[in-house]
Amino acid sequence: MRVDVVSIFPDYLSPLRLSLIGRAADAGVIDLHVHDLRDFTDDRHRTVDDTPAGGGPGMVMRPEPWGRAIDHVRAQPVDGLPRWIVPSPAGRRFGQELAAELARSPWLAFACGRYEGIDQRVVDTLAQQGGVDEISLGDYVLNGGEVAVLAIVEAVGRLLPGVVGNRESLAVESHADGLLEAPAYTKPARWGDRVVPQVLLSGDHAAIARWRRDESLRRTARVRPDLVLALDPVGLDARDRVVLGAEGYELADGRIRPANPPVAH
Ligand code: JEB
Repeated sequence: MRVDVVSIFPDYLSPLRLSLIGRAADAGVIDLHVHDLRDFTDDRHRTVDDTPAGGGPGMVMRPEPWGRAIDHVRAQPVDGLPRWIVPSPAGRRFGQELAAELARSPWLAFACGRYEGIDQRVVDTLAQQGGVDEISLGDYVLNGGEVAVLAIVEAVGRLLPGVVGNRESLAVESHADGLLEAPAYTKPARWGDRVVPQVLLSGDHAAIARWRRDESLRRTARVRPDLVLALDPVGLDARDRVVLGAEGYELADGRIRPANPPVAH
């Protein structure tokens, strides 16, 4: 997979060259190219921002350097067009599903805004030239798109063949089945007065799988009720229903819902 990133802080993307993703880059799985937006300015001060049209606080990124940077990325010797991604607090939420979809793309290109964001005409131009995804990491405010790119490329990169050493570990993780994962333990079996749950030392693989499933369901019910409500009841066995029942959920006409919903007074 080829990845291009345009930013006024190219050094901010250097963590992508380390660790998991760095190994992917070393192995040739990810071909990473970071571009400095200021290289596409045409004034002595390398200006990338200006005051917002209509007034208001802060600054907005001017479209001209972005137009030249986008043309430069498109002119790279790669077949087809990149899939453009613009991190934005106004984008649709990033998640494992989109990560898996992006992992199937041969070429991703990211436009990192700063200040109050990029002039909307840049995004509209990308939309017209083969498409763009405006993506938000979550409902909190960052100072720019770079941290979002680090997160998105890490989430996508580990789904590529040859990035995570243990392919099996991918399938059992959080969100693969819509549940949070069970807690993990390692040696020693006793640490002070805290012990590893006995079942994990039993060697009974069916019992271990069931315990982990129970813990996943309980954890998800307590921490992420939104994920429980989104579960397909067809995927729940009788034991799952007992566990969710104990956490205050019930199955009624093919839907999972909170049992005894609190009444307004
Ligand atoms: C992404 C960005 C800014 C209003 C206020 C501040 C470019 N989940 C997320 N939160 N914030 C961002 C994001 C993502 N993805 C994000 C790009 C930019 C914030 N800002 C600052 C923009 N508009 C500028």
